[in-house]
Amino acid sequence: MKTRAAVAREAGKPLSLETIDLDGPREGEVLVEIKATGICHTDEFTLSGGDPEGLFPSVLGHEGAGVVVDVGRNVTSLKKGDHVIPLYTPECRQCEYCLSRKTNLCVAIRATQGRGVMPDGTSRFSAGKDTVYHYMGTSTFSNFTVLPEIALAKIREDAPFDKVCYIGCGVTTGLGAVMNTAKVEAGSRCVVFGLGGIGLNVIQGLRMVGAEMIVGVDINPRRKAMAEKFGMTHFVNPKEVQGDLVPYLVDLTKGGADYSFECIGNTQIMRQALECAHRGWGKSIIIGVAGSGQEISTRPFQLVTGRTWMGTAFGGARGRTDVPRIVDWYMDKKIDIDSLITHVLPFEQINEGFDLMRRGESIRSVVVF
Ligand code: NAD
Ligand code: AHE
Ligand code: ZN
Repeated sequence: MKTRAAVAREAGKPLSLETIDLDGPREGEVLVEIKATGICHTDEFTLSGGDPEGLFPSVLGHEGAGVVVDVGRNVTSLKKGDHVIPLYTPECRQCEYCLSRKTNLCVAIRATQGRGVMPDGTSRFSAGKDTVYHYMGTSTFSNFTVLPEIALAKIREDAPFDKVCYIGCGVTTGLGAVMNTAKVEAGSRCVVFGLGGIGLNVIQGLRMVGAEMIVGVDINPRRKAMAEKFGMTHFVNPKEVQGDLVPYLVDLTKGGADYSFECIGNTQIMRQALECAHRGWGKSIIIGVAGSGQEISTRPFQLVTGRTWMGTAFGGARGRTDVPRIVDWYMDKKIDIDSLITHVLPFEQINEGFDLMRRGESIRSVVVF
């Protein structure tokens, strides 16, 4: 079949809007019509050329929602018409990682996912004679896409696609970093670096678990009002701080943050986030992703004196289990997604969505097909 898709043909160049070929689902696979997709900073990271796993040409996008239109042989948990959210972190419930109960990092299809192909080693996308690669196992910047059954969360049918697509990455990552990874306790003092599509969901999660102090750090002053709406108690613009940021934050939090979160993808700030954590018990959680060749560093003394450096992928969420619950939270008005979707764009304007992010004008842009 044919599908409209935004193809990443070359690093650093706008996506190319094309009609390309898509093969139907094979054994264990599902064909999904994507109704809406968010644009996450990770899509921009890969498009920029910084991702060591980045492949071109490929169909990016990993924050979607849609409807099952066909299933391959031996698909048992989904049927035509089901509403679904694609999962870049699948949940097979059978691999060593899933069974460990210690991580959400299912490895059933991770190797082929990183090579831009389906579990049988081939791509369903092509343009003429040329292979077009999948991305993160999801490729939601295509009107139709094929995914393994284990990489789809079935969701309720009354949930609006153009809102709950954001649960496919940003919402779940932010809430999950707080609840699953850091396990923040009520009364905690927290610092969140980067108040974009992820950081604001970290703040939303911190308010839900009853954090007492929520400090937001961002160089973009336009983030302040939205962050306050979501529960931020103190805003810090590093450009306005005299001297070093770390002692300033330690002082503000009366000894250091119980929990800090890096939601930018900047290795210098990852260090600041660790070092502003409280001596003896502070935990710092890395959410941002950083490109090839970039490394984090600190004095070992920072860890010797009781700070913990952690990371999280998809907020530690097990997608097929947790995503339908988060959709319920949205439908029950326990979480706010609408305010964070600042722009809704037709597919034809997907590149404008990237520009809005680069200019710091959007929180989340959602593209509708
Ligand atoms: P975003 O562009 O929406 O937000 C980034 C924010 O950081 C912006 O508000 C920007 O003003 C701020 N910022 C930039 N430089 C700064 C600096 N020097 N000091 C303070 N603030 C600064 O991006 P996003 O979609 O929220 O993604 C954030 C990061 O999280 C990215 O690296 C993304 O790739 C990553 N991410 C990771 C996961 C995961 O599972 N670990 C999931 C989603 C996104
Ligand atoms: N290919 C990148 C990986 C970047 C990365 O860490 N991605 C996150 C999701 S970001 C979503 O917006 C993730 O899930 N990581 C776990 C994994 O298995 O990739 C690189 O840097 O190599
Ligand atoms: Zn993402």
